[in-house]
Amino acid sequence: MADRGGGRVRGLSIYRPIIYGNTATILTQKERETLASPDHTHKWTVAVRSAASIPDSDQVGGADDMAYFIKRVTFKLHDTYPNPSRNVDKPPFEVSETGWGEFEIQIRITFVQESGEKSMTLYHHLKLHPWTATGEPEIPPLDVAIKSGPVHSWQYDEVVFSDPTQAFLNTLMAHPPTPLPKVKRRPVPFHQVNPASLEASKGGTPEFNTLMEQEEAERLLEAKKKIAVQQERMKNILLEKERELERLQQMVGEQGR
Ligand code: SLL
Repeated sequence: MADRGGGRVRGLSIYRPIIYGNTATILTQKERETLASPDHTHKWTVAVRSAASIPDSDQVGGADDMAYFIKRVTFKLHDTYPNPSRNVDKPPFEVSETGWGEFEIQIRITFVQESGEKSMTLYHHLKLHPWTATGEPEIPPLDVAIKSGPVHSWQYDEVVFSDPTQAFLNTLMAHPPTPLPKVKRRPVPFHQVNPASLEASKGGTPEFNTLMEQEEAERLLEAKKKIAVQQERMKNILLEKERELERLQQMVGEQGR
């Protein structure tokens, strides 16, 4: 019988680069007065997007429409929001709100039916206040915050599909992702990578490029190495404990005799 796409292609992995995170802007006094909740200080957008950006756009990521593999994104907001669980069933996969506080957002990505994939859950800490050189949280005065422009907090990730169904693989291959730019075209406010670049990045819209992809790969490799060292250490501790146990058992045995 012909394969109608239900079978899985074993041993093959295919991925799609995504970003998730948020952009936040402080509200002016005037904007605050027009809001239903006068205690809100920021407007923000949390989103899941393709990693590549549209050239000359001031949006982070989002060059590709990901509806061919993503069916739904559920953003679980803080309980202080009405209907905190927000389902978004078509692009753009994002939620915009106003508020006063930072909190953890759970992001669940459900893939299209034909993929046969389980959903994937990500966590993002909604960031409202500007990055500081020390990493310590600091809430700047209103005028300073307005001048420093929107705050960006985005994470690059790769959705990996292992042993995809033939049908899904066909769909994926029909939609190759826009390659990331090789070089920096925009300032990248990535404080974690280089705090010294903080000053230069003010007001810039970040863009993901292959350098960051490389850095992510290097971070993963480093983490793997650390785990290997830790495993080795744990193994040695375990061996030592087993020897000790044996010694003690022997002692107990000798005393019992
Ligand atoms: C904090 N743990 O205390 C956090 C909670 C919650 C923020 C922040 C909701 C606004 C509304 C809003 O901004 N919640 O719907 O009124 O900082």
